[in-house]
Amino acid sequence: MNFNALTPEIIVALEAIVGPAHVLTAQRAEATATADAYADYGRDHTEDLYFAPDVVLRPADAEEISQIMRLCHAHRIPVTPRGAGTGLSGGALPIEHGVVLSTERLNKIIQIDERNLQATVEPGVVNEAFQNAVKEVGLFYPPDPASKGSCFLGGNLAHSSGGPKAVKYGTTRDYVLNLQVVLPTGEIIWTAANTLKNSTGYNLTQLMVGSEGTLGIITKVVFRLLPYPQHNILMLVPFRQEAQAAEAVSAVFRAGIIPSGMEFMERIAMEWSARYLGIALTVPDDVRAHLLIELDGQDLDQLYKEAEQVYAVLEGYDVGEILLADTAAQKDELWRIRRNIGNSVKAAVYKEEDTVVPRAELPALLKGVKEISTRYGFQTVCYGHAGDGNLHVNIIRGNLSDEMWNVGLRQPITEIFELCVKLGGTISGEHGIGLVQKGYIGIALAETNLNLMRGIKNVFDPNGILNPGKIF
Ligand code: 2HG
Ligand code: ZN
Repeated sequence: MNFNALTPEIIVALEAIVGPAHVLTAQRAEATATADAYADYGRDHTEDLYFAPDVVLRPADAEEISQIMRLCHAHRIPVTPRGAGTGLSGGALPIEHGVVLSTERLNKIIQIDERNLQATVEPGVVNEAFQNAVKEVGLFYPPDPASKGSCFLGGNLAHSSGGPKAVKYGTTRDYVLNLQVVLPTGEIIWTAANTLKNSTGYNLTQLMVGSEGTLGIITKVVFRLLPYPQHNILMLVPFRQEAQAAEAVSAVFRAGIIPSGMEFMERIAMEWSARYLGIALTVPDDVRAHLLIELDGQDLDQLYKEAEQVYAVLEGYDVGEILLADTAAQKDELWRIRRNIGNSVKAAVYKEEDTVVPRAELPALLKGVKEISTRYGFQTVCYGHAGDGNLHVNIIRGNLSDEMWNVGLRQPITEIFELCVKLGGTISGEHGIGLVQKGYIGIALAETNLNLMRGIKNVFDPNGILNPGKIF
């Protein structure tokens, strides 16, 4: 796809739309924001990938975004939408340079509708800020990515982000009723209605969610909400055999328990995170992995009954002393350790695979990952949402050669993804494909599927300007 360069005339026209204060160029970054802030719009967290945008725009609303898209569509200028930039697959990297369109100024919670248990929000609102706002009126928005304290709802929609609560409550896509979207050609549409049910034409809402900013820019979302669960119990279960931790996951569900969190952490993952946080953590020498199991609901007595059922299931396994965290401080610390594994791994140079399989196949996946990593000689740090079969496999750079790191890992990563598909899974559960996993999508999707996706992309974005070069 050939794109046109931004001319001074186009920059002037863009300035007329958003105002000079919200146009950042490399030359002017110092004037309106530090050079680093400008540069950060082109940097990725997963690896040290950096693509310089020609200009960063910070529009105020859908109307300004519509005018920007009309202009860029007409002049074939590439546009990369960006939320908070916390993504893990390079989905917001401006690989064709051009415009980075930041949604940071679309940051209002427009309405919390307590009668209908719905909320209308802009994409630049931080996930946790929204969770806290609805909690104040006794309502619950469950999707809770590890980055919830910094990620934007718009990015969560782009990837249908998950997080620990997805095992009981589902992912972002399960809470979207309606979307206001600016199409690549500049039209503004609503995809559906503010109803729980909708059988009116194709589901454009679900098509937009997970499209990683390639089909349109989401400028408003109507979420459904739930009543806030008043109580929760948290158990940390130490396993002397890693495989048994993975096997116990589906046994808990078979016993009829649906936990609100079922997280797997191999030993090294917990140790790295505790060290990153400066928490003194002693894991008994014979412990190889942990399950962090959360139960939530409105009736605390019922939760303790369910906890007893979990204990009964675990009797069949080689587990150490189970920690039942019953103070808020203990629960917070355990979740801090779990939620910072990703950050602790980032301290090393790593490649991250967001593998996902049917939950009962997790033992086979874990075994396969360890066999492949041993055979190719690299270290992994494995952890993740065991309850939904979503294992984060982090390959650590360590002292791998440049050749192995840059080229040689392609084969073992391919084998890991092929194993996922063989086990009935796929190559991304929640982080998306973006740029980093693009080369592997053919492992999970047939050419026919990819051609259908290309056809849809062409209908929405005939000039191919929106987030070019991502997914496929
Ligand atoms: C998690 O479950 C995130 O912790 C990954 O999905 C976080 O790699 C990260 O930064
Ligand atoms: Zn995750």
